[in-house]
Amino acid sequence: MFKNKKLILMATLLVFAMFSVVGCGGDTGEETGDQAAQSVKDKFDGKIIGIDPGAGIMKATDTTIEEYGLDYELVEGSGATMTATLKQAIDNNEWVVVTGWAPHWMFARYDLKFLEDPKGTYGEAETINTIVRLGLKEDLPEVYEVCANFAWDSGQIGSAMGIAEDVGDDVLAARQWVEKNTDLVNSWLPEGYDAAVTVDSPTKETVTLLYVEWACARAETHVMADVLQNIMGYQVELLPVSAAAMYEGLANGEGDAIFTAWLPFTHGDYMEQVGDRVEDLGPSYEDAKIGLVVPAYVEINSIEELNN
Ligand code: PBE
Repeated sequence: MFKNKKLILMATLLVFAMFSVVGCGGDTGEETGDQAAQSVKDKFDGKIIGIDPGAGIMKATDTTIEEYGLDYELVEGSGATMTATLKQAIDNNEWVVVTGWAPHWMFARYDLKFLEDPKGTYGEAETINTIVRLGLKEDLPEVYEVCANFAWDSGQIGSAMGIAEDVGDDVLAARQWVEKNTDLVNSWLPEGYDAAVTVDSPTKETVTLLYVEWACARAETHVMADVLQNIMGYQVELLPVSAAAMYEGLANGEGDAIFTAWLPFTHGDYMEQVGDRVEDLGPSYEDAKIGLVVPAYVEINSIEELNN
């Protein structure tokens, strides 16, 4: 009796196993051109993971979807939701495509690649510029000077972003970074200041810095806020806003400086709107880049292949 039951069970399992093998084989056999094309999109769940709608990279991605004829949804979010989605996909070894940019700490933390962009819808390499309000030079000459001198390379901004990501507090991270980089900071400071010497409490005029909560902008702005406040003694007001409000606020004189103008491409439209009401102090960083970014294990290399 017992033996019989065991036999029936084994036979049933065998039949199931045979069916599932046949089933799988059938599926693979039928996976011709069309279905394989579906599968790239399916692997990405038909989604491109975006950030805040005002970012230049979102507009460039709309153009990209149109120019390459991509049947994908661009998901809005923020820099933080984008990196969270990226992390989750990597933890699960799944395909994911995000709107990404360099400089960004994600390239140090994960093995990633930009998808090639043969149509050039994400522009060429560009610079990150510092822009100030009209009249800053006359009103606060030292502030103007340190803003004009501010410049760093990919290792330096990369370490500032990395500390912020590890510490989880932009203000503390900027203080730590400045303490470790006094030679570079001294090269930005006006006469009479020393990056190794901090003030007890800032008593000079208030300087208002506008920024958007993109990882790179947070690092740029908090490092400059730290320099202005703790080394130069200015009171600093930090205002995180949308990209549009950042440019409008600067043009209206509600803010004194921004450190995250990506030019000539990513913020070209914004600069066209406010260009004659602000002063461009030039690059703090060369070789910035935007595009679509995937984990290195994703088996496509070009935006065109999203359609395959
Ligand atoms: N970013 C980071 C911004 C500029 C700085 C690439 C996300 C943008 O797309 O507007």
